[in-house]
Amino acid sequence: MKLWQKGIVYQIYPRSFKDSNGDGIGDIPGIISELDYLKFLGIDIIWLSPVYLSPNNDFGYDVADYYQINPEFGTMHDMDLLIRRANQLGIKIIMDLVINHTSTEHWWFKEAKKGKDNPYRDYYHWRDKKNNWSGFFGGTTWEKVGDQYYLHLFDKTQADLNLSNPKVIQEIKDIMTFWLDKGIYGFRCDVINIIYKNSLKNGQRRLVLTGLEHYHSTKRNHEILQELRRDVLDNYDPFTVGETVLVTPQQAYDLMDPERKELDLVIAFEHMDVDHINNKWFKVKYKPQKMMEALTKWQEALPWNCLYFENHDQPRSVSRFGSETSYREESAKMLATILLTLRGTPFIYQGQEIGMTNGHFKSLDEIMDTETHNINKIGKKLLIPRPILRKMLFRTTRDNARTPMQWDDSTGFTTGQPWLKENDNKSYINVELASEDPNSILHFYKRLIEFRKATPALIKGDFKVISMTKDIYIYERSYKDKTFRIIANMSGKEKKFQVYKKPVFSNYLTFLGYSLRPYEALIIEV
Ligand code: ISL
Ligand code: CA
Repeated sequence: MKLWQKGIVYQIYPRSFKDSNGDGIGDIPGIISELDYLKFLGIDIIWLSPVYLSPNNDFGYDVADYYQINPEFGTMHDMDLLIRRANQLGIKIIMDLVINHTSTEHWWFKEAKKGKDNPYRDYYHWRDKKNNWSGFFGGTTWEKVGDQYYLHLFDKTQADLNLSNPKVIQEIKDIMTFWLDKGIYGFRCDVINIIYKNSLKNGQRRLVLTGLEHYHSTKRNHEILQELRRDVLDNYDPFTVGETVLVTPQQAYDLMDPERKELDLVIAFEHMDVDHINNKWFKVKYKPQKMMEALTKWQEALPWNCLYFENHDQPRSVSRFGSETSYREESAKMLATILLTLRGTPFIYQGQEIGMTNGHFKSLDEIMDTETHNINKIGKKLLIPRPILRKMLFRTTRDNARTPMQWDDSTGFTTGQPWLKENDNKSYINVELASEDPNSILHFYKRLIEFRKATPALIKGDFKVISMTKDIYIYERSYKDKTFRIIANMSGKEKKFQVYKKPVFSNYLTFLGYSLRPYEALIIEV
């Protein structure tokens, strides 16, 4: 088995992780200073969100130079040190690879916009007229420079690269080689199934993402990934995980099929859509059964899943699928139990291991995320009443995940002014307190990670669903003669339920046997 199959991934959003110099922005020396903490937690791989030079219109996902570290985060020397220190502790690092677009501040784009004859013009997509496509952050996907428009599926400062230009493919190979030679373990590839555009014709009208059929899961997209694997990745023993947009299990499988040799693992979103937070507009009451069905569907469809409940784009899982108040600890531990007992590679997002909650923003001025402000503009145009719009934005904004990591109740994240408002609940939700309390969410994660690593059935075992009722999710993992049954009450209500055997793992200190308390989760050896 490969490390990425046995191991646990921990995602760091560097801006919000730990500030070392008091400027209010998390940085690489900050990460280095907490490597021992990550080792203590028991993780194996860090996924580092972008640290490259960037004007921060999309906080790093708009890359201005793939070979430079954003000075806010430190220097290339700091980055080398991080890789070395992490490797010394047996922790590998994967970096974000954003190749669908660059920042419009990238020098390629600065050249390209000089005119049609510029050798870099063809690095991007240009048209005389807009087409009818709509983008991921809402609105049109075309922006005018001179007498032509360039394509941007995301923010207008994120210009889509033209991957039908072999020079661009070569640039990507060089970038990957540069970082792999520095000793990183691989890449998390941003929006990897939409990088190749078949045509720039008008698309079929859709409620969202008109034009998608021209660039979603194209044949050439697969060929490009195969080429990157053959020409670059195969020279190393790396790990690649691709973030996708709107994939079916079959489309996800096509990207990770060992025969086709593209990616190792795929990040899919179906289980993040069960409360419709991802489409931003409509609130749908969260029903645990929908989550169970989505998880089960993907467990059954793919040989190996990317397991996650959080990342830097998603509101916090306790706030969405658990309880922020009376049962925060229990629900966070219940979600941890599922995360660490399904089949696949678990991804923990910074702060999840202490049960951090959504941001509780009170004004749009407190929000830095460009997506939120774009949607706000569209919402205003659509004449959505302000209070409704604001409520929706506060609930769904990606900044919910990006509030600074709560190290302690005071200056743990920064001694200065944090770039994004800290959550007031850092007074009682923080790493320091959690470390001192053996029953904290943090210690629960640590113990469960140890248990998973020591239990082959939880890593290699088959997955079998036993039942999915309104509130209770039951499944089994078996390997050879060992079988573990996971029973999770995913609701905040106590449920009558007979359990005949004492659990080997549980998120409550006592065991009842005749009922499952709110968010109670048990692992039983059968
Ligand atoms: O974040 C989303 C929903 O709120 C998604 O639509 C998201 O935009 C999509 O999954 C792509 O995300 C990735 O690429 C974006 C970047 O803004 C995200 O942070 C990144 O995870 C563009 O690079
Ligand atoms: Ca800093």
